Amino acid sequence: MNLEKIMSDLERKNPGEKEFLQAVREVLETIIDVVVENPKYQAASIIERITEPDRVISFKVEWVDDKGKVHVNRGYRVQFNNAIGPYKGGCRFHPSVTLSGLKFLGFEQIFKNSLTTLPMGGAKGGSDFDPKGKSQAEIMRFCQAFMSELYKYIGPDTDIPAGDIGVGGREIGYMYGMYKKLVGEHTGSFTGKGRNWGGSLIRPEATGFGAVFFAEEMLKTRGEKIVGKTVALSGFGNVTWGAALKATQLGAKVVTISGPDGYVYDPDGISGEKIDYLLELRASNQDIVKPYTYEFPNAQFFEGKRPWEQKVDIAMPCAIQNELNEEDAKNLVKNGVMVISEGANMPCTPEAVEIIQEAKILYGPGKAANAGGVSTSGLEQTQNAMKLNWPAEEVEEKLHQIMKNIHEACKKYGQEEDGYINYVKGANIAGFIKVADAMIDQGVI
Ligand code: NDP
Ligand code: 2IT
Repeated sequence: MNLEKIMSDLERKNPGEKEFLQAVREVLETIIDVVVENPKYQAASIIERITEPDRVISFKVEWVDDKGKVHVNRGYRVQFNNAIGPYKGGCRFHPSVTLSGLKFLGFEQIFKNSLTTLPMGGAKGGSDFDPKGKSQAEIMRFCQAFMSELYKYIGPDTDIPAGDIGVGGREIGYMYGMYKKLVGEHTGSFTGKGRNWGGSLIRPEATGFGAVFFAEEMLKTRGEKIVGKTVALSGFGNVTWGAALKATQLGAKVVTISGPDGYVYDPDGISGEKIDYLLELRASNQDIVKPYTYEFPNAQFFEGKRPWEQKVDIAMPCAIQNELNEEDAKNLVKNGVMVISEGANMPCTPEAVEIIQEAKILYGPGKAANAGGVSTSGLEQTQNAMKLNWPAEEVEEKLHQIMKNIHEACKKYGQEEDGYINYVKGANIAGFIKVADAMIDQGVI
């Protein structure tokens, strides 16, 4: 079994799909020994099968803006693997969306969903539509147009979309409304729904909460606690918000947030009313980060920079892929960072990961650390199926336990001879075995 040969075959099959190939290489590097040691995986060609999506749906989305101009975007759904449950994964609306990006996210989702212990397969969808600067009515029309095609391919036992970058409660509402109208059913075929129409309490906060719980578990392996630690967060979206809330609740101090144009450093900590203020700015569709410094003058805005140059105990990239590079990793290590817990999917470049792991820093990759979001989506599906709602405390307790279980699984498969826990290896192997075994059980189909 030769990794370079597998990768060159994949490069030929998926030309130019840089992000997808990056994600596949990272997984294959860490699971190859398991495949070599278990001939059943090679005999069933699991590597070849698991790296090929079951189905890629690509469609045209036509919509009309407020001035009457007609626009065309491209919509996608990548249904990657449903060996352990119906396809499940978010939708991303962002101008950077490409098929390669969604294949990378769908591929990662297979292993992440497997780690959650819940029965969910891997998928991802989205569009190159840019929600920035669009009116409420334009967002609604786009979501409806997107759903007028996607509805044919999803359903509560088939494929259950959710949010991601550019897709929050509002967009899910518009998509779900259209879905419901087209299929004539009020079924749980989306997660991240509004609380009074089938959504789960804690789902909006869940990804950030989970990533903080995961950081806490990692710290415990070194006899450390989260209370009193300083935290750098990037972005200020769905995930960052939840992470800021939970880190603050647990007694840590969040000192940064960021946007594509720079970051804010607040030495007094970003908590309480400051988080509420940011939410208000975000809801008003404004440039969210910089105005923070007008409202809270002790804070400083660093234009064109990333938060990773600050000295902190915990770094949590929560914005977008490849947002923390080699130089950033060197800075964090030099400044004595203890933990890196990824709220985003693949935010650290491979070069950054190498530096972080060489320095034996506790490093939780996205597919483990940010699995709290999709886990709570799974809990939302369960509540929908049972036709009841659990209180927030119950959902949070279940989420917390799932994050602890994921941490244990990573430890089981990732602990190295010197005691260092390689969470990348642990997450990939634990996630892989379950899906690969299910594929073998179900035969060649
Ligand atoms: P949002 O759209 O809510 O937030 C993204 C945030 O990142 C925004 O504040 C955005 O700023 C900012 N941002 C975008 N590009 C950059 C950049 N280059 N540098 C710094 N900041 C940037 O998305 P989510 O919070 O939902 O998703 C964030 C990440 O978490 C993604 O990787 C996603 O895949 C992952 N994730 C999300 C889950 C969820 O439940 N939502 C679950 C698991 C993972 P602006 O708005 O100004 O562009
Ligand atoms: O990357 C992710 O795990 C998500 N965007 C959440 C997926 C989901 O189905 O809740």
